[in-house]
Amino acid sequence: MQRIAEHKGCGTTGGDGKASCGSAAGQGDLPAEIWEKVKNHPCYSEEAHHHFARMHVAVAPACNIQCNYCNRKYDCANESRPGVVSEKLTPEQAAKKVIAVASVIPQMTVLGIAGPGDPLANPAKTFKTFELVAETAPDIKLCLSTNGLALPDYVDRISKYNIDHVTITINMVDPEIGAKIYPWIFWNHKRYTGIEAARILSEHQLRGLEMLTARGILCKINSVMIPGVNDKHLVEVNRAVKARGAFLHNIMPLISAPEHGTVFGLAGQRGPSAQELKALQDECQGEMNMMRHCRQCRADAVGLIGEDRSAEFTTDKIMDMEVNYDLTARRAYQAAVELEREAKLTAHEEELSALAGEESDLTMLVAVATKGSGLINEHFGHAKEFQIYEISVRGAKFVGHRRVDMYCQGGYGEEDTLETVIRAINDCHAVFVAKIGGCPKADLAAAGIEPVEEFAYEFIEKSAISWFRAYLAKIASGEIAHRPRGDAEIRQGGLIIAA
Ligand code: CLF
Ligand code: SF4
Repeated sequence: MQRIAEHKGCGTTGGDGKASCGSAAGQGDLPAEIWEKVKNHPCYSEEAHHHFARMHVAVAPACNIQCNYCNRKYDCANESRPGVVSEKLTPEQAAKKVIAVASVIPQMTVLGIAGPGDPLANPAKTFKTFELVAETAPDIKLCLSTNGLALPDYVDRISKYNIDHVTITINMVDPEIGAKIYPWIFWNHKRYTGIEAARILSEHQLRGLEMLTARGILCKINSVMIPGVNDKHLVEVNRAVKARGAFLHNIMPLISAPEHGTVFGLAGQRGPSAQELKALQDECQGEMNMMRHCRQCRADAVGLIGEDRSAEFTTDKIMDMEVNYDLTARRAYQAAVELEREAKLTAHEEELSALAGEESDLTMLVAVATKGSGLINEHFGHAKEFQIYEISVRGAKFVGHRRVDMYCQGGYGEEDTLETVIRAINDCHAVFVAKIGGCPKADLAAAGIEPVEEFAYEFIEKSAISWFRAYLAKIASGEIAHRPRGDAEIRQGGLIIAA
């Protein structure tokens, strides 16, 4: 194992009951043409992220602005978590990598270009890559993430290449706040600083957003929540982007520590706690879809959101790989997912109907160990993250995730690690797992978090509601008293990856 520096990122997750793409929005919630665009996109649909994968290719090294949460030694913090320096690719290498990944991972449905700098500060490489992929793998959706400075100049090309999904990172609409986040921008052969730089950036971002939505391109807005700098202001940003037709808002926590070497990290600027982040996301949740499942992934990430298989697809390995781009197999996988989705939805609705007539104001969080497919299918000790669901008499909905170090290292548990896991899910009343050992079970229970194994390998939402019904029954019978939980920590430390 290797410990590497880790810092900030781009996305978040969201979700509430309604047409929330960040939540479990289904076909019934969205117009058919929008559903077609989002149903297999793991970032634009929370529900899809349990089944479908994305990949990024790192073809865009240069950037045209400086963010105080970015260290250029790593990747773009707006759409990537800079755990390690990405392997830079030429457009031709990138296109080959896309086909190689699609051959091995049939659930990979989206190619994103997200850095390591800004894709539109590297337009030739970015658009050449999209062009090559569109020729060889026409069923893969194309996705772009940008800081927005150069966006108005490239809207026509984005539209021409059928790039249906564009993310713009917008952290402010007030240049005075912007000046605290961006020390400079480089535009029109000139460097601008301070409030003027932030004003130009904000104008371009909002104009670019209007131009894209006017063309029917789905736009997601990423915002980094920086406590004391733009946290309260992000409500205004939410209103501004909603008014301009943004489809989804992804408010992500600033991840900042001195070892990241960023301006914010060195200045001791903290990131938000789990409760602070959720409160802001909830405040912005209205007609606007909120994304809460973002994992702030790297500019060369490959796999389901939350997993990273990029090490399997280095340039050396790709060149030796036998590529078999099998469209039939890919379609068969997607058809199987549709069936699984239906089964999951039916199970959720059936369980929910058993709650009908139940009256309770209780809203609680539970953590889930999952490897994907919407199932409780991971052992506690092997979980590298826990998904967080909010449950109430209205049902179970995904509201976030918490990354942790694996508790079980080489067959035995690490006590220090268990403490960090407990801090990461401290706001939860229960943790649902496929299996758990005796020691962590006792420690979790002592911390007030109930370990739940009885729903192993079952659907998450259905199981959470079933557990909630039993919980309400125990309160009604006087067997237990409900106690609120405290806050939880969003991890700021080093990312551990397999060497
Ligand atoms: Fe990549 Fe971004 Fe497209 Fe997704 S990521 S370019 S929209 S395909 Fe997704 Fe990753 Fe979060 Fe980005 S989880 S960092 S939101
Ligand atoms: Fe870094 Fe540029 Fe991305 Fe900002 S937009 S996080 S400066 S690469």
